[in-house]
Amino acid sequence: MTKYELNVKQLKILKTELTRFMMSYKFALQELNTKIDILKQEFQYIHDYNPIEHVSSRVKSPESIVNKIQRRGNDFTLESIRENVRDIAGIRITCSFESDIYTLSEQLMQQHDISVVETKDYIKNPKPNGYRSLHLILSIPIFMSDRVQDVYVEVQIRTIAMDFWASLEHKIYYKYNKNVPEHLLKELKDAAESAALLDQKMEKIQHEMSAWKDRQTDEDERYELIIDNETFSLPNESILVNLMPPSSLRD
Ligand code: 0O2
Repeated sequence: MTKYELNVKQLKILKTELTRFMMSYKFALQELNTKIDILKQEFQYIHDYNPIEHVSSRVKSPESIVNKIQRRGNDFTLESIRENVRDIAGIRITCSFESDIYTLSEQLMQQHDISVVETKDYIKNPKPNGYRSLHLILSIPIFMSDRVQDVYVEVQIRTIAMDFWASLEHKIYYKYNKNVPEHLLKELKDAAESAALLDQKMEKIQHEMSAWKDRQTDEDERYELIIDNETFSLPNESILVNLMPPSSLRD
């Protein structure tokens, strides 16, 4: 292998590029986290319930990036890494119910500055081992001082039950060096199916509860608006009717 010596100036340029490279993923995560937080708050106010249980994000370590590039035999350039390793920025969103996963993913995917690069629906088509989750590769523009950089972000969206299974399966798989006996792989798959059934059951309870709550809405509550724990009284109906969106008056 040819040995290269970088001079001080070259090293400085390289360090700036590497910093920009890694920062672009951090900025992409910040942007997407803000978008998710806005959707979460809006959902809370409008539907009076929060579909997002937990959000975590990470930038892949340089060591894992290098391993992935080597494993796949891709070129070892920043351009090639940017194009081929699409999970350098990763966000995992845990939702309450399966339907929330699709509502949230649709709301994200329809935003104008987001491009959907790839969708893998392991909920409708679980992996052979039982793994369930919705994976999206999104591309989001980051406006820097001298350029606009489109950055890939991998978004994994799953329910608490899917997340519980995936976390423990990952632990078991790696703890035993990916060497799990056949009968235990079968049991893991059974456990994934039990988790899926639990998701269905919880979603059914939620639907029934929500329908029941709609029927029970207190007369007083109907004329209140609650924002940031502050309660505002609404004016009487003759005034309110002017604020109605015209389309909703047609029903
Ligand atoms: P980490 O540390 O979680 O990032 P690719 O990532 O594109 O090379 P693949 O398999 O095409 O590989 O991507 P896919 O199917 O979208 O899965 C990528 C990520 O999903 C994995 O990341 C895991 O986080 C998760 N995942 C996929 N399959 C399983 C599974 O069977 N069990 C569990 N527990 N998690 C899974 P990484 O790269 O493995 O690591």
